[in-house]
Amino acid sequence: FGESTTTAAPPVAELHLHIEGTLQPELIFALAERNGIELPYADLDELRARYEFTDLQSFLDLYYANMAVLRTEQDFADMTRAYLARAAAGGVRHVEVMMDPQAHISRGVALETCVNGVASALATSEEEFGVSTLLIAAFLRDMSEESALEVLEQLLAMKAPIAGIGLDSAEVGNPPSKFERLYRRAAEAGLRRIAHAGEEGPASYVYEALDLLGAERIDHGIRCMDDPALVERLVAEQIPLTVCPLSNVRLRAVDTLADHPLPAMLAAGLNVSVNSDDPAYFGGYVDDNFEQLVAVHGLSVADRARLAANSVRSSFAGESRKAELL
Ligand code: ES4
Ligand code: ZN
Repeated sequence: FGESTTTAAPPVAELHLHIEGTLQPELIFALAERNGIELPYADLDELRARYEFTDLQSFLDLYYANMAVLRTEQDFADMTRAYLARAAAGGVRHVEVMMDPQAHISRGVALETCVNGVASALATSEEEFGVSTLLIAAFLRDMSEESALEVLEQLLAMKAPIAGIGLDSAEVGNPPSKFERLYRRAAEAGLRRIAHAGEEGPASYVYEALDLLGAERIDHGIRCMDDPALVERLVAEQIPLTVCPLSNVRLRAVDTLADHPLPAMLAAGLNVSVNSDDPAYFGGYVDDNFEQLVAVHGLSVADRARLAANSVRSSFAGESRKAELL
């Protein structure tokens, strides 16, 4: 028999998700209306026409601009709930949500507003959607380490419900080494540590994230495939790499999905998972990523089971929750 497409998909944990990247064009228009904000687009189609990216920066420009519609706690909560409902429908059972506090503070939104809005939706997620959640504060690597440290201290002072910290935004020219003090402080505070590395940046940034920041998980990491010694180490230590295939295609980190290294990464024994990154911008949620990988690479049922198990095993969920999902 061939593989059935109706085989129940195994439970998946989404480990690489920027909540601001779940803001769909329809919600951008609805929130603009609710907040009396004039958008520079006449209609949805004009906004959608802007989603043709040539690299990470061209995406980031639109991603930051669209955040202007997020003003109130309710806005952040509504965005988060919309993501959780859609992720649950696509088979996600646990999610570790990154948010970018600096992107909101810098445009005059209070830290409490963005944190409490996202956190309030996450708090009821397991009951409402069957999706357990953790929150991760990500810091913008194109801003200073001083800015990141200041925001981290504010998050700690307000006892924000964060499980860890991440590092995102423009990678090239902003190496992990810039944030050693930030990660040392986070470790001291008992926080988990992840970092984007090896998306557009070189394999050397992956080494830096591991050795200088103590990163426990690497977001993207696909450029490790340029460095066989690094692959060997990542395999030996089973360092989780949260890979985002549709994101890599849309930001032209790879030419096409057919050229994506995920199958080679799996074959090499790397601990890879499949994630959506910014699903409203890159053409799909976790289930869409899986579906297109199956269509283009003929990913087997065993491959899909391996990827799902990797995602659960690499999550920061409690052991009992992991056991439920494995
Ligand atoms: C991001 Cl795809 C990607 N890379 C780096 N930083 C980001 N922030 C949101 N999406
Ligand atoms: Zn990302």
